Amino acid sequence: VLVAALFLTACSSGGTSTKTGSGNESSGKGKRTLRISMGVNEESPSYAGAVKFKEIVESKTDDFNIEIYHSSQLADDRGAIEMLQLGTLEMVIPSTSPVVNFIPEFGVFDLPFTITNEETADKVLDGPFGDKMLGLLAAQDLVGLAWWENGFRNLTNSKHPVETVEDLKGLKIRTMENEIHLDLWKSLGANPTPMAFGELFVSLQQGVIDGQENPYASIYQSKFYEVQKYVSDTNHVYTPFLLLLSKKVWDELTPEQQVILKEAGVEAGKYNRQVNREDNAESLEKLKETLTFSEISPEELERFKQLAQPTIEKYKDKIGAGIVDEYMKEIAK
Ligand code: TF8
Repeated sequence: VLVAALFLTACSSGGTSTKTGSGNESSGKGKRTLRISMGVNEESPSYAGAVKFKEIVESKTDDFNIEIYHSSQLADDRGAIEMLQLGTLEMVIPSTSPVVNFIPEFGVFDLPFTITNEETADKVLDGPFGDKMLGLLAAQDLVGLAWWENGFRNLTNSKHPVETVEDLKGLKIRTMENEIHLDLWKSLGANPTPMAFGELFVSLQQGVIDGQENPYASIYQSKFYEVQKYVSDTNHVYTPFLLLLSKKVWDELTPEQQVILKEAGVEAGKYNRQVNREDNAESLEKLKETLTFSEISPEELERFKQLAQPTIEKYKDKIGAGIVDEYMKEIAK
């Protein structure tokens, strides 16, 4: 399946395969620089995955010079995606959530309490559904090389323990730049504000917002525990990471180069997921040393899910009823 999908993409990119030198190459033999942008820092599983990607690619070809830029140094998720569309940046590892601003179908991954365990995540992303979603990126001048992982998102805040829906009342929570997340937190009674990840630490520190939600590894590695007091295992959504490449860049590569990047992206993604899962488990234990940890009881979680249901209904048509049904079927398989 992978090889077939690859060749389809390679063919659809047009007749540029015989090109010998292009873009930022100064001569036919020059290396093309691929900069990878990410919002998280150098301790993150994304960074580890990017290093692995660089190693794999550089072990197979001398054609590329891969540079990794962490901590939103080049851009935040949304800005980086726009740069890829213009061809002014080559690669980014964003959450799917900001991609929804460009491709509504990616909103399936924002639907709360749908993917609830790693096994399901792998099944949905590594099967035909995942391939289909990656295929939608081309229309927005993006090439999806692979699914990487951020993990299940959990809530932290500086005010009080969150164990019930009522505890969320009025809490100022930062969300990703995505209207489904905004609506979810509103329907749960919180007071959400969208914000780029790069501004999050300072906003928590200054008390502009009370809380945020991210996977444990990200919470720990970004040192949010320094500016938060409580963490709850809400596990409300699994928004994957994507390894994206600018289609403008992709179209200038040879089919051989495309295959190398695609395969390296998938392989490095496996490594990234493994590191991420280890980091998430370890990070929760470390977070418990400084934060008060609350479990949401199964009964209470049902209330969260019921209150979230209208958000799912509301966005079904906007995302595309067909794709939502496909996604739900894939999860139920
Ligand atoms: C968020 C996301 C981010 C990523 C990336 C680092 O909360 O979870 O961590 O999309 O930019 O914004």
